[in-house]
Amino acid sequence: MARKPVSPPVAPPSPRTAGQDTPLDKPNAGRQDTAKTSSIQPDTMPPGSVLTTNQGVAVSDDQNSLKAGVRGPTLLEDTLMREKITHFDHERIPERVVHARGAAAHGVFQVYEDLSEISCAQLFRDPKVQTPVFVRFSTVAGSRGSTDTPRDVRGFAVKFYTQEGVWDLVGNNMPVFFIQDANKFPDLIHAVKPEPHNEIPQAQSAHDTFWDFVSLTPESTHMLMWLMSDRALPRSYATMEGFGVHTFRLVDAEGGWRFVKFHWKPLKGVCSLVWDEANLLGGRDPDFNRRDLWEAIERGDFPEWELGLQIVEPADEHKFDFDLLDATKIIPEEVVPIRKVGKLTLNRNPDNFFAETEQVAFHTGHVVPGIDFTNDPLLQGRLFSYIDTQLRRVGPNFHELPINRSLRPVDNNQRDGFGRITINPGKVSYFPNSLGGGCPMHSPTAAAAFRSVTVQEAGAKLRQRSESFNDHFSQATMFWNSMGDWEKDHIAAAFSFELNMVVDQGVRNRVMNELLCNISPQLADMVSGATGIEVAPAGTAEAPTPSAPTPSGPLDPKAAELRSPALSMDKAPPMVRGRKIAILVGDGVDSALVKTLIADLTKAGQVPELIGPTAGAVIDAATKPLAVNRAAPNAPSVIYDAVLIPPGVAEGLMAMPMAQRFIDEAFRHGKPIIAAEDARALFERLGIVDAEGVVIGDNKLSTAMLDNLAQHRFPRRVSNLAPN
Ligand code: HDE
Repeated sequence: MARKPVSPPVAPPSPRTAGQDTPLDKPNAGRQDTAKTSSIQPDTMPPGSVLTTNQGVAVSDDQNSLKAGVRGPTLLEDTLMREKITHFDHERIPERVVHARGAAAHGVFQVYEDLSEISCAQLFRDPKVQTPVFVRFSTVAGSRGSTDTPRDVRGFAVKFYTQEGVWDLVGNNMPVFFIQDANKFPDLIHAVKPEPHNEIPQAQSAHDTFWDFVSLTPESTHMLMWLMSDRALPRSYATMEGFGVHTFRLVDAEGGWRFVKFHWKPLKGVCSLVWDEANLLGGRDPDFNRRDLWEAIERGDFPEWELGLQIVEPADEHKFDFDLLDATKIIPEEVVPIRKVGKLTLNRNPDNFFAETEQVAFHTGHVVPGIDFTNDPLLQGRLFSYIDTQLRRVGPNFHELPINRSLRPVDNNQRDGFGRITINPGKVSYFPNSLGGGCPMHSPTAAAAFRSVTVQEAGAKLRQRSESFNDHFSQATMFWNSMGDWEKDHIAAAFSFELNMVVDQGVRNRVMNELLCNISPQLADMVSGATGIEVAPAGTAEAPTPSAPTPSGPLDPKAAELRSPALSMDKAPPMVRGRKIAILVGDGVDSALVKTLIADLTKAGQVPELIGPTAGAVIDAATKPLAVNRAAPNAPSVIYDAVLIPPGVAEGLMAMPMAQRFIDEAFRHGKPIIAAEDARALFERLGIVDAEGVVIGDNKLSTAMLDNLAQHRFPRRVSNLAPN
C-alpha cells in the first residue's frame, strides 16, 4: 500500500533561485519518501508517492533485476538496477582527515545587548536578531565509525548563518593546542592516528608514535595536561566548554579593533565521565554522546551555552608573560575576565546525517565583517587548510549544498565545477562588465563589506619561531596547580595508563624526564610510581634531540606559584536537567511509589527508566503488572547517571549477579545511589556502606536523590590509579 506523501510537491526551482534554499527552509520539502506502487497508476497517485529513477521515470518493480528467464543471467540492459547500485557504490565521500566522527544539531544564537562598540558584525549588534546556527561536535583521532568516548579532544564547530554571510567558529573543547605552527599539523596527526603498518590502535593516543612525537615536541605539554584530564571524557556535549583557541580580532564600524578570545560556557556546567566508565561505554554504547544529544533535543531539553569574550586592547598586547599569538597558552580568566554576551541554543536535530552533519564544511576563513584574524601561525595555516580540505572532500561547489548555504544570496562570477547546482543565466561572468549592467558590483558601502584591519606588517623573510613562544611549561604547571586532589589523581592515572601502553623505553623516559619533571615533581612521582619509569636525578636527563626546540625549564619557581581556579572541575555543577536515572525493579516492587517517583523526576526534567529482569513487565506487590523500559542485559549501568532501588526488589536482586554488577559499577564510577531499607543486606554483601553519595534506608527515595544528583559524580569514591 502506498504511504502518504510527507509533504506537498515542490515546484522546480527557478533558474535564478536554484541553489538558494537554506538549511532553515523546512527540510522535509521535496523528500521522496515513497513505497512500492506496482498495482496503482502513477498519475492517479498523490505526487511524491511513486518510486522513480533519478530521471523521474516511474518504477514498478524495484526488487527484481532484469534477467533472461527467471533463472537466467542478469542483463547489462538493466539500467534501473545499474543506476541504483552505481549510486550506492558512490555513497561515501572521503571522511574528514581529522574530526571524522561527529554529531550535530541546528539552533540559534542571540546576543544579550548591542555590542557595536566592539564589533560591527550584525549578529553582535542587535539583541532582537536570532542567528541560525549549525553546530558539529566531534572527536579528533578516530575514524567515522569509531566510538564517542575515547580519551580525546572534542571539536566544537559552529556555523552562524548571519544576514551578512556565514561565520564559522571552528573550535575545540580545550582552549589550547598541541603545536604552535601549522606546519607541524600533519606530523601531529600522523603520530596520533592509528600506526600506519597495522592501523592499530583506533581513536587513542595511548601508543608509541603519539608519545614519541610529543616527547620531542615540548610545546605540546600544556595541551597534554588537558588531554590527560577528565576534560577529554565529556559526559555529554551539553556539558562541555568550547573555545575558539586562537586570538582573533573584533572590528568596529570605524575600523578600530581589539583582540578577542572566544569561549562557550555550558549552562549545564562542565561534567565528565570517569575513565573506566568511558572505556566500558566504548563497547556498551559507542554512540553515547551522539544519542544523548539527539534524545535531549527530541524531548525539548535544549543544550545551551553562553558566548564569552575575553577582550584585550591592542595597547595591552605585550603585557602578558606569554604571546597572545601562541595557541598553546590561555589568558587566565582571573587575569582577563570573560564577558558573557549571548546565548547559543540547540533546538533541532538534523533530518539527514549525511546531507547535513557529514557534508557541512567549516572553514576558519569564513568570517563576516566585524571579525578578523591575527598572525597566530597556527591560525594562519588553518586559513589555508580548511578550504583545501573542503575542495577535496566535498568539491568546489560545497557552498551550494543546503547545509553550507549563506542566507544572504550569493552573487559572483565563479562558475561551473563538479556538482554545480546554480544555473546562472546570461552571458556575463566577468567583472568589470557593461553587458550585465556592471553586476554584480562592489559593495557601495565599504563598512557593510568585509575589510581586513589595517595593520602595519613588515619583517625579514625567515623560517623561525618568535622567542616569545619559548615557554612550554609554565601554563602546564599552572593547570596542575589549579586542580583539586581527585583531578590530580585522574591526570596522573591517565598519564600512567598511556605510558604503560608505550613499549619503547626511550619514549617513556623522555616523557617522564623531559616533560613531566618540568611540569611538577609531584606529578612525576605519581606517574613514576604507577609506571616504573625512573625519575632521573636532576641534571642527568638525556638532552633533547637536536631536532626538538630547546624547552624552557627546568621548573620555573615563578610558574610553581601560578594558579587559575577557573580551570578546575572540582565544583558541583548547577543542578542539571536530563540526568538518566536507572530504577531497578523486580517482582514485588512497590509500584505506587515507583510511579510517583517517575512523575516527580520527570517533572524535574530528569530521565528515569525502569529496568527489569526482562523487557516487558514485572509483577508488583499488589500482583499487578508494571511495564519496564529495558531488560537488565540491555541496560548497563554506564549509560545511567544514577541508580535507585525502591522497596520490595532487594530479594530478587540478591539472586541476580547482573544487578549486583550494575550496582558495583555505578559505585566505582562515583554515581549517586539511593536504596530502600530492605536493600541494606545486598549493599553489605557488595561491601558498599557509608560511602559518599550512597543513601541506604530512605524508603521515600526522592529528595535525597535529587540532592545527590546535583553532584553528578562523587569522584573521591572512584578508584583512581587502577582503572579496572
Ligand atoms: Fe582543524 N582541521 N586543523 N583544528 N578542526 C579540520 O577540516 C587543521 C585545529 C577543528 O566538524 C579539517 O573539514 C590544521 C585547531 C575542528 O567539520 C582540516 C590545523 C582547532 C574540526 C583541519 C588544525 C581545530 C577540524 C579536517 C593546524 C581548534 C572539525 C576536516 C594548523 C581551534 C570541523 C575538515 C567539523 C577539522 C586542519 C588545528 C578544530 C584537515 C591544518 C587548533 C572542530 O582542514
